[in-house]
Amino acid sequence: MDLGTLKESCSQYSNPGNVKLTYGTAGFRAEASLLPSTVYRCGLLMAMRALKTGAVTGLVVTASHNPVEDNGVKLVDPTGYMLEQTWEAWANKLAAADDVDGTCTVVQELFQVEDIPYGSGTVMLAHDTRPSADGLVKAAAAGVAAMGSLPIACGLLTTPQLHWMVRQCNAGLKHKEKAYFEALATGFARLVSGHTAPSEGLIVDCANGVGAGKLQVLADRLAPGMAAELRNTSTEAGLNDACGADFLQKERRLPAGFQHVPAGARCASLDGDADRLVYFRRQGSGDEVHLFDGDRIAVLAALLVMDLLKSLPPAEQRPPTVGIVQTAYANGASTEYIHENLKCEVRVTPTGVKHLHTAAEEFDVGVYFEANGHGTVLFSAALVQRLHELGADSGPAKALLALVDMVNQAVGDALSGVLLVEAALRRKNWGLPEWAALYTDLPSRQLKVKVADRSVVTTSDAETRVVTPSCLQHLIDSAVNAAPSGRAFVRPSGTEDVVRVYAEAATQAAADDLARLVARHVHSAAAGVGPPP
Ligand code: G16
Repeated sequence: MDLGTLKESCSQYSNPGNVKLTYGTAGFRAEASLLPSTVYRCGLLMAMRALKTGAVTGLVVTASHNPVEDNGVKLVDPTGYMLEQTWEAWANKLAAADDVDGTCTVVQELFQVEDIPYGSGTVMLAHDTRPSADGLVKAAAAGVAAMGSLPIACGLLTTPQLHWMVRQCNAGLKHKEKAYFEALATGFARLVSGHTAPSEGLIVDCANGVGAGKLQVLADRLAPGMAAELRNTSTEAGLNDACGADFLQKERRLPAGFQHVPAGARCASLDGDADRLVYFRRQGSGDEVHLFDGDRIAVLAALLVMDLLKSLPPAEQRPPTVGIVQTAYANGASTEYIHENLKCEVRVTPTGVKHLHTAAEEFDVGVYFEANGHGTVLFSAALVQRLHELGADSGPAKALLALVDMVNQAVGDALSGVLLVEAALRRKNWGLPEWAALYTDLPSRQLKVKVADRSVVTTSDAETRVVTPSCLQHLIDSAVNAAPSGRAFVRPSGTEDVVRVYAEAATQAAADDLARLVARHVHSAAAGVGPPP
């Protein structure tokens, strides 16, 4: 690293000063014009992370489910997972440095404390369809270059594609986009071979995001093996606007462009950077939907895996462990179904795939999904090795190996998620009715409350209890106790400037009332902005 070059480059990306951005649930996110200096510094950071680990790192410019005027960065570690959590503090320190000298001081401190060798690393960069992407990718590349490292522009990609590419690249495997499509498509073809395709195709809401073009490539690659009709495919307008997985999960109504979809048709929805997936079907003649959320996808994935594991020859040592990881947002009915019927272990972590992913790694097969549709299925190296040993003679082992190839092992991926759901349904010869019949969701409601400073709300116990403001948990407890089979919690969002409220109860009206009452308590205890909910 040349300090003179760094200073010169840094001076082009001064900190706006009046805003303090912090690393949230999945990186930094804000209105796009506030971001250049933060994204530049993330470029510096990921170059240093590459030097520290001696491997390629990644950075995606995206704000995922947020509105189009926002943008952000997701940071990819050499494993393909999200940035190692101990480095989030460095990301915050760099983002907060207020001038050129301050930034250089943090860089030097980081080199020293983390004992980073000098040299040149490589950082792969990608972006979604937001109009602000170009300038921010340039800022990230400038940060990488200022460290004497190499930025590789990978262009327009879904977030999970870049995670996958970084993971493959560091494992010395084929890692170009073509190889990604090849892995997913051939995995799917192997998995569904001999099983009849459903007579009705899948209709996909692509949120007007990057997933549209990528899913089209995948569908073409799979034709005629999988029929998919894509809607909300603009890359010019309407990103996440009344459409997309987040809209479906929060609003529970038909997305834009689906008004004439037949009741019961099999539909799916991606989010803006295609790392979340939910399924849905129209219910009745209005715009109401029946949602098949991340919890239900997790249950279906676990059923598929457990069926296959049961058919393997008995293990000489211990049988493979299967666990499901959820957050407090998981519908209580899904958790009960897992305990009672699947009889596998359930872990609960705070929100954020970085937390779920770590917990899922503790099992031979770790199925993790947030209710919002973000998740994947991880397979341990030991199990994969055993499957390879069994492979040639065992149909179930071959099917499991096809799953390992098809399901993104780096991070939740809506494209590989679609294939996972389609393959699981096809192998069981199920449609949405059979999948829906596994259990009935408890009525629930999610709301968000705008507050002056969301950091005044802090939580414990995997975000199920409020620590501050100190009066708030008592108020929530009273509201919950008064609601039939009530459950509720609140937490500050790590991606939007809001406090989120979740409530569950015996009836929809009771869940709605409970959510509204808790939201009002948040509004009064945490300096809500605007009128109370
Ligand atoms: C990100 C994270 C998810 C998280 C979501 C919402 O998703 O990757 O793990 O569930 O934010 O987080 P919060 O409730 O803190 O706003 P995405 O798809 O927006 O990148």
